[in-house]
Amino acid sequence: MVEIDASDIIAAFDVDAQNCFTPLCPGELPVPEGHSIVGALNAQAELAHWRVGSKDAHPESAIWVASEHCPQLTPIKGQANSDMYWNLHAVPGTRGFELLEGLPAVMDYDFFVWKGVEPDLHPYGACYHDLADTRSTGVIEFLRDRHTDTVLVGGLALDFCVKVTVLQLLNAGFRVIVNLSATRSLTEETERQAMAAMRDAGAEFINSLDELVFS
Ligand code: VGL
Repeated sequence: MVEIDASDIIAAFDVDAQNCFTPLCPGELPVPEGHSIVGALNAQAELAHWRVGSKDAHPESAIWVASEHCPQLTPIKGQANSDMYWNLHAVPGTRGFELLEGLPAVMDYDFFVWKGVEPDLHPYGACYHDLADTRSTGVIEFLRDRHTDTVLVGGLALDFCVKVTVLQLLNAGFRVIVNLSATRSLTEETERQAMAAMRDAGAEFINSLDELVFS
């Protein structure tokens, strides 16, 4: 059970809940069962005062796009803001870019982040545009301005963009609760590493919203 003070201000964060991270887009970055988190994301938002979200929005000309010579997950050297090659994903105008069916329209969120728009930027976390966490996307400032205490986080994928977003929110001083029913991982191994990193940094975890107790 995870206790929350009934007077706390809660935000729900939908990180990169896009088709490109589901089996609907097998050529992009399909996360097993990635499409099954919609109900859990909508349910956590019902408990929250604010709902914020993010999307990857990548150009076809991105420098980190994997190819025959540079397969996915190969490290990229000499680039400050792209650390490895990935399959092209989340190109605006394609199905992969769209939010999962059943989520609100982007403009119905209280705050929304588009990230990785420049060809040399491939950030993971939704709070900064760069890998050194110096160029804010504004979401931390939005949450602070609205007196947020606790952020409930879900989205895709747990072992990459959700993990980094959780670490950034903890670093900014928020209480962070990862809703495991509202997220899925790309691989089991990176999931184990991500869970350990988030736990060590102070994240809390729930398997379902039933584990939250308001007191
Ligand atoms: C992601 C790997 C590469 C994610 C994005 O959203 O978790 N993972 N790009």
